[in-house]
Amino acid sequence: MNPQVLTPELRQWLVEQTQAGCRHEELLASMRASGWSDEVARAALQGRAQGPVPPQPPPALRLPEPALSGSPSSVLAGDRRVQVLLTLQRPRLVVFGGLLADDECDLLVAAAAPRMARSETVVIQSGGNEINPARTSEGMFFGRGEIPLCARIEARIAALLQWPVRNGEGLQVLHYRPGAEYKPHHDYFDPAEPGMGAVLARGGQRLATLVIYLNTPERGGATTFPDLALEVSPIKGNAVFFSYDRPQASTRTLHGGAPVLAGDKWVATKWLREGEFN
Ligand code: PD2
Ligand code: ZN
Repeated sequence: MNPQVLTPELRQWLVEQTQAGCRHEELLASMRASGWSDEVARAALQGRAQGPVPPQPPPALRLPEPALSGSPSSVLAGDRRVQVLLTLQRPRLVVFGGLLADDECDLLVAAAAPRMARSETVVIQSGGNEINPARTSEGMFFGRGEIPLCARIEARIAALLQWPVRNGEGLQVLHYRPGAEYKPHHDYFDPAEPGMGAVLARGGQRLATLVIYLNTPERGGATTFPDLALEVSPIKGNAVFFSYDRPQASTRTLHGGAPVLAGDKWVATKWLREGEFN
């Protein structure tokens, strides 16, 4: 191989070494040792060298996505018309108004309330669950279609996000008392962590999240997106949707539940998977 030609592979190697913290002087030394002239090596490192465009990250997967072309103020989601209150392209994030009727919110809370237990998070080493001080809410999961109300909401979400019901987890209901919060986190599973194999085997990666507000706390309890300096107010019946095309922080989908300052907060979270979740 002609060492003076900057192939896509070499360019990628340079990018990776630089991202890994390798200093330019060290890279120059190893390039010189491989036969590069000092001038061409410096040009390559400074991005001045001619060469093919480096390979791009893997193409984005198909993702859950509402039908918002033409910027409608509302969308028909199966049996209900839902308002579009806010949209962001990158990351993809949409705030919906009136996804659930007030009585649907109340009925879901009433059905979930007897089964609430301190929320757990996935232990990345083992794939099991544990109680975590970063998450001081109580929660429960419905099975998919467990009660007719769940089935109706799931069908509505599937129509809204153009994603099959079978690729969704059951609804999770969370209850935050005053002071409770959910510290910022990502909802995708990190495939590099041990213990994720079993989690991913059941439906593949999470691709998107829909947090539905089941009541309006008096103060606090916003869903926060620290990378975007964005806070979504928890308003009964409304929902925030966001998607992530890869399990990486570069998606800027870090999000949390801010502490509830007065009153209680109830939400239902729906996660959409790549494949069938059973
Ligand atoms: O309750 C919320 O606002 C919230 C924030 C972050 C819920 C979740 N994440 C979740 O259920 O993953
Ligand atoms: Zn979350």
